[in-house]
Amino acid sequence: MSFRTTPSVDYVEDVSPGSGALPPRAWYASSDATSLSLNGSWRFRLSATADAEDDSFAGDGYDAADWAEVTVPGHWVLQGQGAFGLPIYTNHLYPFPVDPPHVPTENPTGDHLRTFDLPADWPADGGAVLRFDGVESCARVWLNGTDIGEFKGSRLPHEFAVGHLLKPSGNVLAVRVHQWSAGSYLEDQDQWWLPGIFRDVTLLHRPAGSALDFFVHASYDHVTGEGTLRVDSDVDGRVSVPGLDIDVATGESVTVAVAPWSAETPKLYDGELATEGERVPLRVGFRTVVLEDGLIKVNGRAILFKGVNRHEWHPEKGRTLDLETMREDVLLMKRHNLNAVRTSHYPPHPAFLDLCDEYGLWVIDECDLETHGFTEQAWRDNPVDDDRWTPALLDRAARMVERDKNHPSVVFWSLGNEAGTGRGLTAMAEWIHGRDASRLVHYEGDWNCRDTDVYSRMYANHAEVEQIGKELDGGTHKRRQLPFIQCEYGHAMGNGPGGLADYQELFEKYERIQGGFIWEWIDHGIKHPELGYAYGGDFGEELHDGNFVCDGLIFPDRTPSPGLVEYKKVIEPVRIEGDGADGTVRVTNKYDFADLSALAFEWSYQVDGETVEAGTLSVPSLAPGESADVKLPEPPADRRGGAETQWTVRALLASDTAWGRKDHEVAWGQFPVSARPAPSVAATDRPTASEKLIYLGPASFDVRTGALKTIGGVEVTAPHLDVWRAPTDNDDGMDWQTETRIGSLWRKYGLHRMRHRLDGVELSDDALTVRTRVAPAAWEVGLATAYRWTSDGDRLKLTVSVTPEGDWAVPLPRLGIRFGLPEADAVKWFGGGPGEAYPDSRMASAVSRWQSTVDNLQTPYLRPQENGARADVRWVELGGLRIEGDPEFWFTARRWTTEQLDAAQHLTDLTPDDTVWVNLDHGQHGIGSQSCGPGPLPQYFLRAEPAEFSFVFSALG
Ligand code: IPT
Repeated sequence: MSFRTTPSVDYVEDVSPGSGALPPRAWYASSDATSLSLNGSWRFRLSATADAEDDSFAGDGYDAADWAEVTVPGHWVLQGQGAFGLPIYTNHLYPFPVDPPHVPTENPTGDHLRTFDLPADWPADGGAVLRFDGVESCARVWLNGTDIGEFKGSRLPHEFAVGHLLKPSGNVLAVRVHQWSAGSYLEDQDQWWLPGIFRDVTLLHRPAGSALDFFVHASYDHVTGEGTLRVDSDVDGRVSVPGLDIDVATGESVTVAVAPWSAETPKLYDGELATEGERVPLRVGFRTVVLEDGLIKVNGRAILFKGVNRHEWHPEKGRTLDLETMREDVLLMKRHNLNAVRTSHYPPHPAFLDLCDEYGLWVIDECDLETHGFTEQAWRDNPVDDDRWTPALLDRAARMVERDKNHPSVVFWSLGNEAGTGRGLTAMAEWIHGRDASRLVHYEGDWNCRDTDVYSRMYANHAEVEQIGKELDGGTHKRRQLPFIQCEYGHAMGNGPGGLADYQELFEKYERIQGGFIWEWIDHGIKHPELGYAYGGDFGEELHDGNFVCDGLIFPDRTPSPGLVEYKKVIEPVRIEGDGADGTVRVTNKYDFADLSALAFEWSYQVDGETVEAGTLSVPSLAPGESADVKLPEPPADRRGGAETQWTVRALLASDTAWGRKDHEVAWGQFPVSARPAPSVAATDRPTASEKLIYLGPASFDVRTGALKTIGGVEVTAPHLDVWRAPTDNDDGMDWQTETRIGSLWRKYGLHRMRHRLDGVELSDDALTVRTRVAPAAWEVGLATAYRWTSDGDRLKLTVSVTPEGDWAVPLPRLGIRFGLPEADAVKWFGGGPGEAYPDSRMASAVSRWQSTVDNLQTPYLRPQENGARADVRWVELGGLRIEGDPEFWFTARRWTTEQLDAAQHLTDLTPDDTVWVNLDHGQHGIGSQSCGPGPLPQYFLRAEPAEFSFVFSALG
């Protein structure tokens, strides 16, 4: 005999999208129909399984006074300080056994309950709709005791008709949310698993005769300069656009002269759809997206995506974002020259798309679909190739397209991410193409491009991108006709990515390549009381992928990381190149649509990094693609003979815009006029030895070891050759790249445990020379290293000569010297800045005089690693010393050793010791993108080769 004591929860494991919800439709905020936000504090009860509790809590008069409370919208695991369970981070592994559509019995289930009264002015007539904008991963809903349905599709809206159930007061809304459901198999994105009602809950009044669904078709004919508007509406009405004198019936087309919408010129016309019962505001952007001549064209022109992948993220609220946070993302993107967003890997909160329309960003709107974990079983049982799941896939496609179809910013629909291939995807693409012929379809997972309008890849290396650009990549006949984008590249995990400038060169060189999207926008670190920011594993997950979830261009608090600053420079819309010798500057407009009239140009002239004169530069308002050579003024009379001089030309916003203030810097270029004279120190002083010390100029050395002890009054921990850096995430690479992961090769060859053998301390008439061999245990390789010290009595010069010995199979992490200073705080330098730079991420480094502090030189990557190097440094002053380089050097200073940096897992593991450690490097190895993509290009390798470099030390004042 079998019997059941608990309610049926069969829907949790049902592959269907759900039942009871209204058909999907456009998302809009009505001008006049009332609505009631149900956001706020809700009663909350967490159960360990889907069926632990019956549904009596949904009924009238249930007393939930002893329940906890959560804030809606929100994720329960980010509330309650651990009392409601904890976040889990996995990249692609399902955190439960793969047995679709089944989920574990242990299925955290959150019962949410709130009561509400209708506002006094809530109209008595008409209906009402209850809208959920996002619930992870499956919900069942009751209103006033009536079961109104259940749904899946976490980042998609679901609406229910509830007018007949409402009472003026004491309405009881009960929502049961299950963390795991059949839908979880479709939501295996690389991110935290965060259950909850994480987007808004709203009750919408629906007056009789209100608008239901409508589709704004607003195209632009670049030949005639006219736009054509037609609004198809389920409910007849009138469409007006006062700015264009348009007043037509729904369904009727009207063609008038308009200014088109583009990401660069986001012209929106305010309008209105008026049905008998409702007025709906419209923001119409006219643009036409086509695939023509094998290119993605908007308004007749091929566009170049300078994009980023954006997950929704807030360090305390997870994927619950408020409007101001969304706006901050858009403003940061615009201010850093980005022009495109892929909404990886699900449709964002709809308000984000409003912002993209308003400020101007091209959008690839991606469906909430990823089944990546099936790759572990060779894609066997993949839901996207199993007809039983196709209704769920089509439901997801429709919910995305219907919700977002009225946004001019959306130019591509993306079927999802990393879901393999299959009939379900084809069905989605066919449905989308049929429903909306005005946009293109994207999906990366099928390199044959069966269902897509663009050949899209992720992390292809430079050489392959070049082959694709040259159309030598082969592939199916269909693929060969298509343009190419990198929907993900430049993996911004930790320090990096490197190599962006080299990609951009290819993107600009080959017409077929229409740009790319950096992976990704923001580090998904979770604010944590002890660790600062937590990442995978910090909540004791049994499976996790560590800090792979922290791979953004901005830190969790939205501070730009050096990667974003670099990207801004790489994709700048104006190229400024110059020839210092003949005093001209070549300005090229790299926008796709805009001329340069929004920009003002400024020149300045630097002597030894200090600006001695500046002025405005008049540059013609070039059309896209045009260049002009502009004469610079006569260089100011050189006030210091023999100095290094250069021009800097900058392009600034000429006046305030929606996203940036007047004088916001958009682009810049620098070009030298006269080169820097190398520092010279005559070797006139003679080293003398006492019982314990050797004296030379301002310095003293240990007589036995030749180790430097003091310079002037400054005691130093002696400089030694240093080749080690705390491997970056991009050095470490991912385990699928076993062969080439440089971080593990470095450790294998012992570059983190080099030993220094003293071979001789030699005093001559004009120099102290210390000979050493620097080498790791167990290997034959070594670096014969001589330190030659000379002085003119005042200044001290060190020349380091390095000769590799043995068969060096690996490049070096860095090559230079490390020494310690007892104290240092303020730092001044002449060289690259203001931020860090590495050989393949140095475009944003501008040569000037800079100042900072030792603490502010650090870049706070969530997992500590090499950071903070300043490039091209001519001289630096810190801790009572001035150090000049011949040639220029990489400068780094920190309050802990490289070894401590390497050992740390979180920033909170780093505590200052009583020495400031300074690295002066002749070379650094490139950074690359191997935390998911290719390593550095060969030209950025730091090979073990004979090298000689010098530093001149003097004590300050
Ligand atoms: C790719 C994913 O699409 C993205 O979600 C993220 O996981 C990224 O990698 C790495 O951070 S998939 C990868 C196997 C190329």
